[in-house]
Amino acid sequence: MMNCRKLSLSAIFFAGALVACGEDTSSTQQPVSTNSTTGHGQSKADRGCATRTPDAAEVERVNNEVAKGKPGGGGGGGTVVTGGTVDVYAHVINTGSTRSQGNIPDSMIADQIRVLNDAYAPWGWQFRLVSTDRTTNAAWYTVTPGTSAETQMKNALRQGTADDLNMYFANIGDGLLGWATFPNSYASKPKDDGVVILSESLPGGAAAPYDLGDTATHEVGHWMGLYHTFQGGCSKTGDQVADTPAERSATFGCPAPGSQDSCTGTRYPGTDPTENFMDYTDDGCMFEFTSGQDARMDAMFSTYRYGK
Ligand SMILES: [Ca+2]
Ligand SMILES: [Ca+2]
Ligand SMILES: [Ca+2]
Ligand SMILES: [Zn+2]
Repeated sequence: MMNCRKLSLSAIFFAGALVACGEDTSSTQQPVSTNSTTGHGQSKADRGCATRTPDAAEVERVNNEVAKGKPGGGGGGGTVVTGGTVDVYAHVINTGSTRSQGNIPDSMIADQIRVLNDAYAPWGWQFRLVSTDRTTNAAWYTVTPGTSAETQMKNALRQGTADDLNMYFANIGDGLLGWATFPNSYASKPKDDGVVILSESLPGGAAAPYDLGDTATHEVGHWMGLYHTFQGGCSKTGDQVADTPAERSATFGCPAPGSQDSCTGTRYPGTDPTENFMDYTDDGCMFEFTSGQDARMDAMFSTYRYGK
């Protein structure tokens, strides 16, 4: 199930184009000519992350596997890691050699890695760029989740194993900023593993207010095993992390930290974690993971990625 939302995407040349984003990716999508012809100049109305929302059965299965220590995981047999350096394979998709054709420079990718490292360093994780390849392909350039373009792109370009991060940078369609796969999906779909990121969301890109590189921070959070802070709304388990207060729904924009409380009463202490990287706020307004999230990342990485 896609966690999809309709986004109003305004672009310089096609102001106000409304692009529908739905589970059915086969028929009704309009060509995303806004993105593919401009690249620059688009501004995003709302953060759009198309990482799928796991259903209750998957959440429970994952919790059980992590608790029991699947082979290589915590609790049972294998190594438990609390941090490490992840090799990163960067894949730039463009429609030509110029920046306006999506051929973002190496400096933006280096800056992106730096933003990731700043966010994850307090929790023991670092990212090291080991290679960057560049591919000119108009269909992949406007890739959306669940499409043949995605499958072809990833089958052609993915490198490494379960504990290596593949990042695809493109002018992705549907007004989305990015999407990611979860650690527990690797075993059945290894080639699908990785994160797809809107190129202009990288530091210095044109997708303000999502232009500081925290789209990648957020999507890599999913890749490390985190759910949205608002998953499950005002439910006790929500994102499966105890120290992120429950949140009724995604928060956009830039509320002052502590200023919003959507799940109230004694069952739901704490204000909404709108400053958390796994909410939907502007890049400049999300700035932390919690120790509970770190524990989940460590456990998920140990169970499903480390040495796999
Ligand atoms: Ca850690
Ligand atoms: Ca929580
Ligand atoms: Ca609360
Ligand atoms: Zn997300």
